[in-house]
Amino acid sequence: MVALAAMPGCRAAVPVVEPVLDAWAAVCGARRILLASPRSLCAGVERVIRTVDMLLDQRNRAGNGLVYVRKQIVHNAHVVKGFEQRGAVFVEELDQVPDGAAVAFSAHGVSPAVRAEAARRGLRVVDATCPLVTKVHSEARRFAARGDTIMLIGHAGHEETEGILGEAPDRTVLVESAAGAAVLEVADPGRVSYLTQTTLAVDETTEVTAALRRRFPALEGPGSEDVCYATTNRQHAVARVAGRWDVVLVIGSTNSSNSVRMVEVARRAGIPAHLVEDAAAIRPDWIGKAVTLGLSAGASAPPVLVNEVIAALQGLGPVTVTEHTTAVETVSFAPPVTARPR
Ligand code: 0JX
Ligand code: SF4
Repeated sequence: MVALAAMPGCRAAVPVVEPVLDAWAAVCGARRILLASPRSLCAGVERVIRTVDMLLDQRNRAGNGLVYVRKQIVHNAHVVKGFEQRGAVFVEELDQVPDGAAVAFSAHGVSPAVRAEAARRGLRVVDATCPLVTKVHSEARRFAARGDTIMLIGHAGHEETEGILGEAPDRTVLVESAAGAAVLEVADPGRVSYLTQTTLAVDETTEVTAALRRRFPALEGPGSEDVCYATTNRQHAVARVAGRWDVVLVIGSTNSSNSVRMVEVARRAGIPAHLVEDAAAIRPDWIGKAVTLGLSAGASAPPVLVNEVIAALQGLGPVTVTEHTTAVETVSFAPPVTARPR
């Protein structure tokens, strides 16, 4: 979008882009942007970004060695690409990491089997798992140790659920919906507990938990809710202002669970909502004649992407930007000690 707007004369020179330019011309006009706050990076993502920064700095000072990262460090294409350009090597599994090398684990956590493999291979592990994900792992071990069947509410195939499932694979069942909860069978309905992925929709998770409680009255839960403060705050911020927007854009990658959930929250509130990787992904038909445009960003989407979207929208006409703050976040996590220079 920015590129086209910044190409004077391109209409005459390149007729093929005429329909595109016409589509953008049709949505030019004055707008209000209402920024939902909190938005963008959470404490866990800030920590993981600092961690990989530290490792790359050390590598540069030493002038040798590679920094490996298992899986996407966070589910954001721009963050991953930025680190790749600085020399980080992203791998899917540890068998792609040479013996003895340094490897960072992503914010989403890993199963004990992955830790064991790293130890066996003599890898220098820098575990950037968010402490709030680590909390869920600890709960899984505690519930499993006392003989419970653990019902893990989460999405199949997501790295966080894979890691938590790995704590007690024989004792854990994945529950993805209230419908799934209603028909679940377990060996001993008197010894059951639940845990949740940290980046689920707050309202849906409440529904699934209620369905589990109806089916298993003895159900026990974690000491405090597992859906984390950042996920909760970003969804609440979107929900609270959704009624004042004509359309909502949430910046985030398609594999970012918390970002996708923010879009769903807005849609459930009856507002057209779209997930956008960045400014270039915005489509004119999404904006249309919308006068008040909501803007937010998932916990793994850097704030610079928000600024770029605002700048792109300013290319369509005069824009006023207002913040709507529903919570103030003060959480921060120190980088893992293993990330410090040795
Ligand atoms: O897909 P998720 O929302 O779990 O991860 P993402 O987008 O990387 O967000 C930050 C990391 C969250 C871990 O809980
Ligand atoms: Fe941690 Fe929550 Fe951020 Fe995930 S979304 S990294 S659990 S703070």
